[in-house]
Amino acid sequence: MIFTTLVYVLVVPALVSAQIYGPPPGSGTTTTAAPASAPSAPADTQGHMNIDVAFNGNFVFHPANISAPVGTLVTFWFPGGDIPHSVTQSSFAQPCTYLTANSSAGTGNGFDSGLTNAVQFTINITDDQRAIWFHCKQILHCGMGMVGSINAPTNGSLTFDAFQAAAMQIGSNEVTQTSGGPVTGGVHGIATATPAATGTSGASSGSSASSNTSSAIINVASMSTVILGLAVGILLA
Ligand SMILES: *[C@@H]1O[C@H](CO)[C@@H](O)[C@H](O)[C@H]1NC(C)=O
Ligand SMILES: *[C@@H]1O[C@H](CO)[C@@H](O)[C@H](O)[C@H]1NC(C)=O
Ligand SMILES: *[C@@H]1O[C@H](CO)[C@@H](O)[C@H](O)[C@H]1NC(C)=O
Ligand SMILES: *[C@@H]1O[C@H](CO)[C@@H](O)[C@H](O)[C@H]1NC(C)=O
Ligand SMILES: *[C@@H]1O[C@H](CO)[C@@H](O)[C@H](O)[C@H]1NC(C)=O
Ligand SMILES: [Cu+2]
Repeated sequence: MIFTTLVYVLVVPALVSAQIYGPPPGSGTTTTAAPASAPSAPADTQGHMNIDVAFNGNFVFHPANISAPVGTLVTFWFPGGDIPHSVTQSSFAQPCTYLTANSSAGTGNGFDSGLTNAVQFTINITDDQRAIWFHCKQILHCGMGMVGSINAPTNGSLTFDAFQAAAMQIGSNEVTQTSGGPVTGGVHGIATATPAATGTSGASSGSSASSNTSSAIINVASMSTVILGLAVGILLA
C-alpha cells in the first residue's frame, strides 16, 4: 500500500510531465524539456511583498508563509512554461478546497487566480488578525504541499506547518476542482483585479482569455494521464 502510494506520487507527475508537458514536436530537443524559466519575484519593498509561484520549477510557493500588515499588497509571480498553477483561497479545515461564502461569518467567496501562467496576481491585505490560507488547485499540487499562508499564527495548532501537513495528508485523495476563471475579492485580503501578464499592471483580459483556454485543455489531458498513472501504480504494486 505504501509502495503503491509511492509509485503513484512519483510516477504520475513524471507521466504528466513526459506526455503533456514535454517539448513540442520539432523543437530540436531530444532530452526532457528544460525547466520553465521561472521569473524570480522582485525583492519586497515597503508595503509590497512578493511570492514566487512554483519557485525554481518546484511545486511550492516561496516564501510560503508571510506576515503582512493591513494595506500590504502581496503579488504572486507565476512562471511561464506549460504547467498552469493557481493561487486559490481555502480554509485551514479544507486546505485543498476553494473557500466559498459563509453567511454566518459574513464572508464572501475567496480569491482565485484561476489556473494560469506568466502572470502576476495581487491581493491587498484587509485583516491581519486572521490567517489567509491558499493552495494551488492544479491537479495533485495541493496534496504535494503546494500551499501557503499569510498571517498564520506562529505557534499553536493553526500554523503554516500544520496547514501544509494537512494538505499533504490529503495527498492524492485531493478532489479535482474545476478550472474556472479568476475570482476577485476574497476574505481577509482582496484581489481587485484578475491576473495580468507579467510586466504589466492591472487586468489583462486578453491574457486571461488565452490562459483559460489552454488550462482547460491541459486539465482534460491531465485527467487521462492520472488514470494511466493509477493503472501503472496498480500493475507495479
Ligand atoms: C489596499 O486597501 C486599503 C484599504 O484596506 C486601501 O486604503 C489601499 O488604498 C489599498 N491599496 C491599494 C494599492 O489599492
Ligand atoms: C462559518 O462561519 C462560522 C462562524 O465563524 C463558523 O463557525 C463555521 O464553521 C463556518 N462554516 C464553514 C463551513 O466554514
Ligand atoms: C504565540 O504567538 C502569539 C502571537 O501569535 C504570541 O503573542 C505568543 O507570545 C506566542 N507564544 C509563544 C509561547 O511563543
Ligand atoms: C512560517 O511558519 C513557521 C511554522 O509554522 C513559523 O515558525 C514561522 O515563523 C512562519 N514564518 C512567518 C514569516 O510567519
Ligand atoms: C477567462 O476568464 C475571464 C475572467 O473570468 C473571462 O472573462 C473570460 O471570458 C474567460 N475566457 C474564456 C475563453 O473562458
Ligand atoms: Cu501548482
